[in-house]
Amino acid sequence: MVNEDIIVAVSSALPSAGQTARSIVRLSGAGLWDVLAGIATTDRPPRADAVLPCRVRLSRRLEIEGMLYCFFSPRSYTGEDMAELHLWAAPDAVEHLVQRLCERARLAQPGEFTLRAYLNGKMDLTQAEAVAQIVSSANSVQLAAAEKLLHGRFSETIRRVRGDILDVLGLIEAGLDFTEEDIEFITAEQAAARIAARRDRLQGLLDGSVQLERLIDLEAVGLAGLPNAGKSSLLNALLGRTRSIVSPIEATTRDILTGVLDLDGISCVLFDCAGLMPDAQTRSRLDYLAHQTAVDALRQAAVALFCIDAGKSSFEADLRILSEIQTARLIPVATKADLADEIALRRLTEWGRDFFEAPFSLTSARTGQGLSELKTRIKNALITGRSGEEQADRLTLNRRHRRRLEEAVKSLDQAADEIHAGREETAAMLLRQGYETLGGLERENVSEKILESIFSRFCIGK
Ligand SMILES: Nc1nc2c(ncn2[C@@H]2O[C@H](COP(=O)(O)OP(=O)(O)OP(=O)(O)O)[C@@H](O)[C@H]2O)c(=O)[nH]1
Ligand SMILES: [Mg+2]
Repeated sequence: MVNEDIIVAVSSALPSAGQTARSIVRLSGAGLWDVLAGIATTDRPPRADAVLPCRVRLSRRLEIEGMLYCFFSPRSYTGEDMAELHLWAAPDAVEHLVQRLCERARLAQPGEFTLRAYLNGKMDLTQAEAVAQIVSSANSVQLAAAEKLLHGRFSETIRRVRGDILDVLGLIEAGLDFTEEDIEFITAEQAAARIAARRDRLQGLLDGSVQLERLIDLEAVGLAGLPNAGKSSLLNALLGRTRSIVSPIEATTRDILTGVLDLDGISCVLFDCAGLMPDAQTRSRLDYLAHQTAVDALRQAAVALFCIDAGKSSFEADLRILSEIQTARLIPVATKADLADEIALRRLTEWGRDFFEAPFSLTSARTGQGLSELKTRIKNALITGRSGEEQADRLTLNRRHRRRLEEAVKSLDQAADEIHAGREETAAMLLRQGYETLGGLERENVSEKILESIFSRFCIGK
């Protein structure tokens, strides 16, 4: 008979056919030692935290050596009795073993080990999500951020903020009970200040976070500018190879040309396109097509590098094409800095201050000046969603986290307003709402649908 409570899965990555590598078969659930007894033989009986040499019988004739890792409830990943068989065997043999185990246990669903850990109170939901992120991590920044989440920094902060909200709420509600007697437990100013501080703490989490979804897909970064601004030269210099033709003749590039740019842990698609032409009247049919293709691509880019020749004295034409791009994230880049003198650079910087919220990156494709700083800036712009200069050492939050944090910030904002207006009862209601919203990030109020969507992103065996 199959015991529905015992789950089994291969939790290591499968080696490719013909290869032999260490495979891990993981089991969890009460009664698993009985299931294992007929299959994995050890000299000594399993006991807590033991690693025992074992022989695994795959068929009447075939037996392989392995190690059995034993974990006992509640001190295991899932909180239940758990075992791991570490085997050096071909994938077929491991598969065969899992089939044999499935005669008395069942194959785990994706994420089911972690789901059990969550249900048994071994981790909270944000930590479980972090496991999902690590399992599917596409790059190192994401991995580092996910690990931070797993280690509970996020959960800890949320818990503390919730505790504080409950504190203030208690004091306000106590005051409401004693309105007749005119006893006040907390003044409106004190309450508003404490609420504002918690609100800022949550906003800080949001501001200092990486949007997980941004890190999974490769985003496009485009080079924009007038013809001859040095876009193709910059693309080649950033990629470290000649991808796009460079020439002193205007309108050399016509099509979109791409290359994958590695930004120390994350990658993006960098693309070159035709220089944008400020005057519609002077455009030939071909110019028009090239211009339109470039504008369309740049409007969809995650980030545009707006290139301006550093040696120029008039920026009137640059302004005219700038209005065509309408990209949310723009990094102003001065090109050919090796050719510009100090006066020209000062003129450019002063002019740029009025039009861009961010400073110019001074670069030269010829000397390599400013290229690594520009790469860091692109990376930060991709991660933070802004063209800022902050460090990429951030917490990964997915849409669910962000939405809840934003909702809670809104409730606290409104609560502070209500306190100022002398409406304590409404303020108390809003505080409770904020408290509940944040609670959704932990284990309370988690609907099955959300659980399902979180755990279905895992792979089997985790
Ligand atoms: N000295 C110097 N010359 C540069 C630099 N970057 C580009 N140039 C020169 O500027 C001219 C135009 O460069 P491109 O990279 O083709 O310019 P582009 O913006 O791609 O031009 P289009 O494709 O025509 O829009 C070429 O003669 C390059 O050699 C630089 O950093 N320093
Ligand atoms: Mg070009």
